[in-house]
Amino acid sequence: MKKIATITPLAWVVAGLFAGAAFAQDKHPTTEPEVRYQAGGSPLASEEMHQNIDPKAPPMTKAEFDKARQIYFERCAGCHGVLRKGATGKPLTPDITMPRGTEYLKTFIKYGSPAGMPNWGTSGDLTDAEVDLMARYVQQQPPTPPEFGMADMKKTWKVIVAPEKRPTKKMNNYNIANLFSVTLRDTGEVALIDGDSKKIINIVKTGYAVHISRTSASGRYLFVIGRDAKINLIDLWLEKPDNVAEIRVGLEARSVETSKYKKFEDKYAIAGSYWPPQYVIMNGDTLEPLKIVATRGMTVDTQEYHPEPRVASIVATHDKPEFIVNVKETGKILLVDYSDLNNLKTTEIGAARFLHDGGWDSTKRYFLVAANQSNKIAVVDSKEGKLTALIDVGKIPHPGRGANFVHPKFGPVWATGHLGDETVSIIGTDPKGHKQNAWKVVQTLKGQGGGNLFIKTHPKSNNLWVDTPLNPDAKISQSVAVFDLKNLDKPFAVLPIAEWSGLGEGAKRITQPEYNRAGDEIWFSVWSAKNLQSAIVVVDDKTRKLKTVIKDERLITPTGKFNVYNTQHDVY
Ligand code: DHE
Repeated sequence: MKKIATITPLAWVVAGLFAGAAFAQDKHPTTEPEVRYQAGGSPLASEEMHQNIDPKAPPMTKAEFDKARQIYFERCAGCHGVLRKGATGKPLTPDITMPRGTEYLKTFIKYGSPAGMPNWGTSGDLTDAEVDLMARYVQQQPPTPPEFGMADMKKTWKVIVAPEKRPTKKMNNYNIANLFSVTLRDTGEVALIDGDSKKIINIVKTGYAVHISRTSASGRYLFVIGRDAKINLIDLWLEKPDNVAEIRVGLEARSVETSKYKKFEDKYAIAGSYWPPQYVIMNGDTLEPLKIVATRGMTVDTQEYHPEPRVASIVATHDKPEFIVNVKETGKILLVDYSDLNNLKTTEIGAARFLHDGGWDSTKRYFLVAANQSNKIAVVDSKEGKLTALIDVGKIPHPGRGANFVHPKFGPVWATGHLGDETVSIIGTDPKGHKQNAWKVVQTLKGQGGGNLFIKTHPKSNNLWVDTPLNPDAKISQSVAVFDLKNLDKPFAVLPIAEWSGLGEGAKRITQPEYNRAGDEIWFSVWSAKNLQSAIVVVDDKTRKLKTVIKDERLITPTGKFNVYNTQHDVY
């Protein structure tokens, strides 16, 4: 295993390093990009928790326990789970750790193991004293964070501008279909950028380390979710678009979505949380919580109880009143029918473990989602409410929402890149017109390297863009590969986006390509640490030449960018 060096000052990277301290579930050693990705630091570190001191475990003072707990939630929980019962990484409960003993655990934490445990001590990430602390901590009973039910949600719920006080028509002159909501990861904000003028319209306060923004069915509202499970509802019709409601739906979360079926446009919102493991359906225009459903239950394969199955991606079906809720640790896909919340009907589809991110095929009938640590893509037929296929792809697929295009030979396809290798898997999605290719990997492309997070194209484009922000080689993480969809056998071109940004020092990772409304320009985040300058680089899609660089001192750590129209209509 390659020594994992602290190569950037980004807090999340350091946090991610320890998260990779999973006793890897599969036999492949954990690669550097995977390790860096797994956790952005859980906000649970600052929560009060019930704690049992086990007299048989090595003694710890309260101060030591609190410090170790902090380190655990910032760095380890992403893989080993909040309750240490195992998630994508192995369990670390006292029945397993105590028989190993402090000295064994210290060696393991300090030097790592060939199976994937990085060398936290010798890499300089943890001091000897911290290694000793963590070795004693993992022999104690895991502390349990509190639950978060209706009363807790209601306490955090605020309607800032009541629906009846909101405008009845758009009060600004912005072309809101071409507005971008840009995550400013480390400031707890989003920047609303006018896609036409490239000017910042407003910087809106949100939750901590925002993860995604989604657009309501009408295109009027934006829903933004922070890692701390805070949701902000932004009204784009205000003179200056801003927050009109907010709520916390748990202690840690990643996903939010809004109802899209006819007559339910803008009616409901849904958010899934990592802790507690549950999802909540809310009123679409006020965020009033209406229905909370727990996701704890049995895993799809071994059918054992899992105490904290996190809710990963959620999408809304366009031609049914349903949300598709992907539950990570149990590997189950839930089709939640929201037409009658009191008599909630849910179809439970068994897929594969560690469901993460995904997107629709071009017809929006099939939803394709990565079961990332299983190296598979699960396909759900939303019309029939059934699992269509489980497809083996490369190592740790990470599609974002994926990329749909018409392949010159294989017809309509959807593609994903991978975190764990350099490949792009192209999957046939047209069971009617191209039956023999449907739900098969029809072609595998080779990109610049591992550490890919997002790929993107647009119905009007002939380009397929593949980022590699987590590749350890700066030349690769600071550039983007682009394939020609009309001739996929042609080698990809590399665009030096970070260089084009003209920024000074910094990690300058190129992250998450996103198209504008017209599909003729593509935006890239140039993501550096909080104390350094970042930027957004806009490229002309046809010529593949630099169009403009958006620089502003308020653009701190931009990551995801969400074009209102493309997000509203699931164009990708
Ligand atoms: Fe993400 C999507 C979870 C790390 C940027 N990320 C998602 C989704 C999930 C998820 C479940 C799908 C949401 C949906 O569609 O409803 N992400 C996680 C993690 O658990 C993980 C591995 C670690 C963590 O602690 O958060 C993680 N993600 C990251 C990052 O490090 C990224 C690069 C930067 C950041 O902001 O933290 C990052 N994730 C994103 C983005 C999307 C996303 C930009 C949406 C992409 C899109 O085009 O839809």
